[in-house]
Amino acid sequence: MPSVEELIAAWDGEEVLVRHDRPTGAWIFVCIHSRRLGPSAGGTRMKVYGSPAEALADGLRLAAGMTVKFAVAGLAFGGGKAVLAVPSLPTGDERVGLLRRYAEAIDSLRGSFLTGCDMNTTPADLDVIFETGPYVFGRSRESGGSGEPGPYTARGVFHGIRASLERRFGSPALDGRRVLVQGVGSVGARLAELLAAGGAEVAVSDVAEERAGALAARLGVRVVPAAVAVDFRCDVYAPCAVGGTLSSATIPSLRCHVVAGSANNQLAAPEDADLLRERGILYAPDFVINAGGAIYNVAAEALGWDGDRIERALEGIGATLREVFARADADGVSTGRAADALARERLAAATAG
Ligand code: PPY
Repeated sequence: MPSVEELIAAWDGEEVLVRHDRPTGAWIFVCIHSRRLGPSAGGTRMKVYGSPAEALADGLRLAAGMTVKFAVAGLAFGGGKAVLAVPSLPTGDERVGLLRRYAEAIDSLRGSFLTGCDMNTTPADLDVIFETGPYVFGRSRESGGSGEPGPYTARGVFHGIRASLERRFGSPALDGRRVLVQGVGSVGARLAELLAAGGAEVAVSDVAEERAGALAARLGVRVVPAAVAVDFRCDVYAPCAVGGTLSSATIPSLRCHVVAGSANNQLAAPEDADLLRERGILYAPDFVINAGGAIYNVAAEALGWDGDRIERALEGIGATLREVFARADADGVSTGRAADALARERLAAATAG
């Protein structure tokens, strides 16, 4: 793992705010990748990492992902992400204290970074941050926010899976299509539910086996052990947990026709999109298909869109994917590279204009 200073020096983003929170021992990294299209925005991830450098590396990559996510979704925000690297997940007063001190750090950025939920953070946490300053999307509905983004991310992925099936098989129908949802947290669990209701043959997998088992029992679907999820024969492999699960080590083992899920940073490296293409596997680029949550929180709170308009934007994720797939074909490149090119064009147009 490169050092903190090597990571920042190699990064193509704008700014990193670093704080060490002495009372909890947490490291706070606010990563602002780009403000070219507007103020930077992105969720706050709370997680136990092996080292501060590992946490920073995660934040830097996630922030860059937000830049392309907003650019492709056509929203006037830049990419950012914050990571709270904690020695263990705090609860009670310890958690509130950390969140308050983190809120002061956000406040010092005076609106050039806006945050929301990410792994291990909830609307209740955002309510605490909101007591210090207004730079939050997705606080609880009880306190006037738009609430958790997970269900909307899941809906966007659902539309994206249908668009991917249509591209691969000529029909978006879910009937009888076998889909493995890998990771059944707030997004994966809802996605599994939508797919099962839509007629797909769903299987679920999670490193937390009880969680997968409980969901499977509730939906009447099968469980696949986490250790063999990658090798599971299916039509759609939907990664919905941590990133980096698709790599030169795992891609040769895949036995699916489509990769389409909600996780951020699914590919360990950009070249992995080429490996998927060589294997004839259609990859729905993560930052295109998983934009539903960000679209929802931002549209509901900053843009004042109503439910219908938000729903149309979620369906629009399918249309955007169709555009990416067509472009990949026309240019003879992977879908990952086609989506990157689309984002780059939008960013360049904003700079020129
Ligand atoms: C993500 O899509 O990964 C997010 O971080 C979602 C988000 C972004 C900005 C505000 C709220 C949620």
